Order: sequence, then structure tokens, then C-alpha cells
Amino acid sequence: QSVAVLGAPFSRGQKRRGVEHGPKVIRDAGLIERLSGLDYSVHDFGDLNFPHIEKDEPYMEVKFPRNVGAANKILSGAVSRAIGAGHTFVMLGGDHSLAIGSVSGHAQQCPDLCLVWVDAHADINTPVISPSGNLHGQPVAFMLKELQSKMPSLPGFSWMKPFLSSRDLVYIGLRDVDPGEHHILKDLGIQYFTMRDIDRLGIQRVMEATLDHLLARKQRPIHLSFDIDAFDPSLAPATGTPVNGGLTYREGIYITEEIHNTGLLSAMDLVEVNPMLGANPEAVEATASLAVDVIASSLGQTREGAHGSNMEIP
Ligand code: DIR
Ligand code: MN
Ligand code: MN
Ligand code: MN
Repeated sequence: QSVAVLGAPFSRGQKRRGVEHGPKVIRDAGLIERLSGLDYSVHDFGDLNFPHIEKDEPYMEVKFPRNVGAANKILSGAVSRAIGAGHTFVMLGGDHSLAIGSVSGHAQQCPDLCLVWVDAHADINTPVISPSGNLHGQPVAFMLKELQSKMPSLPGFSWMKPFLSSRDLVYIGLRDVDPGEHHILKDLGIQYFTMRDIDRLGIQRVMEATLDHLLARKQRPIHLSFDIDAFDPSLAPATGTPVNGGLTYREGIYITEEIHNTGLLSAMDLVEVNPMLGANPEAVEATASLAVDVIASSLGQTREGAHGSNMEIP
């Protein structure tokens, strides 16, 4: 059982500086030690080096397309190699535009993967309908085969092709969805659970329905893309686009425990931790420590505790 950890210090998918320091604060919060304690051999591959492309004019309204495209191409290759080498893969963001490279690299090795997207936002704007022009609000649109005809060819993205069917994706935690995104969700019949759905059903039934939707026909690798802004801003204040009314700590950890219990988690992203946005150092540490809890729980840390099979009561 081996885990590969890779940092992706990148922020050009949105406008606020600081999210490129996410990997550092998540490591400083003790990530590697926590994963080693779970009996994994942990391979920390450090942080990727992304080129800075000086001349990168907006394409339509979309900001930094060449920088985002180039970074994701590099990330995609790195993820594909790590998964090909047999590791369970953990990507530390960086902003959520990095999911383009992370999920596509995973899909190169595991074409039948399914995707669980935990986020306040749907991140499914196309470049044409995006109200902000920020690519971190668009990664899912690049992945979906059903949106291919709606996607302009953006400079920087000629390397990638859509690879995911809309039925192989489930959202959890939504509470800030743009009108064009809502139209796409309904049009494609995408399975999603908003915070209201969690209020109505409870997180246990939401996870049951999520895993049933993705795995009932067949067992297959799971990609978990976890945006820290899925949590309530009281728990995760150091993030770029906080939205009130988010996941409780217990709901978030229940999601990751259930993902782990499938035995099918193959890769995950933890994105949008921005240490320049906490009101004080404590707010940043709380957000980073929450990120560590999410990753450790996804990889098998339990609340009930655990013991080795050869343990005796002394
Ligand atoms: C908004 C905000 N829907 C956009 N998106 C995200 O810019 O497209 N914030 N992802 O985290
Ligand atoms: Mn997101
Ligand atoms: Mn978000
Ligand atoms: Mn329609």
C-alpha cells in the first residue's frame, strides 16, 4: 500500500494570490507524518515546477488560458506516471483548475474511473458561459464528453480531450451554482446533492445514493476531488470563495470515511486552501489541519480507532 503525494503550487485559475502556497501549509500541518502513521509507505514527490508564460492574453473572457493549460498538461503526465507505478495518488492544490490535469492523468491509466466532486460550487461553467472568466470555475466542463460541442478550443488545451461521461460524476455540497451551470446540470441529468439535499436526507443517505449511482453497475476506481470550500467557512476560512452554510466537520469526514470504505479510492485532490486569506494564523492553521484530516480520513484514518491483526492485550 503506497501513497504518492504531489504539490501543485498554482493559482492562475482564479484571481486571488496565495493559493499556490496551499501545498506548503498542508504539509506543515503534518500531512506526511499522519499518512505514515496509517501504515502506508508515503512517497512525497515534492512540488511540481510550472512554467510562467509571460504573454497570456485572455481568450474571450477566460483568464490565463495558456498558463492553466500548460500547468495541467504537466500535472496530467505526473499523475499518470504515479498511478501507473501503483500508487494511490494525492494532489495538493493550488486552485481547482488543476483538476483538469489531475483527473485526466488518472483517466489515462484508469479509463473507467468515476468522479466524486465535493464543493460549494459546480465548477462546470464553459468558457462561453462563465460569469467570472476564472478557469477554476470550469474544470468539469473540460472533462465531459457531452459538452465537447460547447467548448471553444482554448489556447493551451490542445493536449487534452474530454474523457468523462456525465453519468460517472456526482456532486456533494453544492450551494452556489451559476444559472448556466444549473442549466447544464439539469440538461445532462447529472446526479448532485446540494446542502439542501444533505439537510433533507442526511449525509448517510446522500453517500449511499452517491456510491450506488457510481458503483452499482460495476466496481471501479474513484477519483475524489475535494474543494476545501465545501466546508462551512467557520471551519475553512482560508479559501478564496467561501459560501455560508457548508458541510459540518462530521459530514465532511463521513463523506471521506465512506469513500475509503469502498476500497476503490485511486486518486484525490485537495484544493483551494489559501494561507493568504485567513484573518489570522489560527484561521490558516485550522483550514490546513482540516485539509490533513480530510486526506487522512480518505486514506483510512478512522474515528473508531484501529489495531493490527497480531495485537494482544498485554
Ligand atoms: C464561480 C465560482 N462559479 C465561477 N466558482 C468557484 O467563477 O465560475 N469558486 N469554483 O471556488
Ligand atoms: Mn472548486
Ligand atoms: Mn468551490
Ligand atoms: Mn437545454
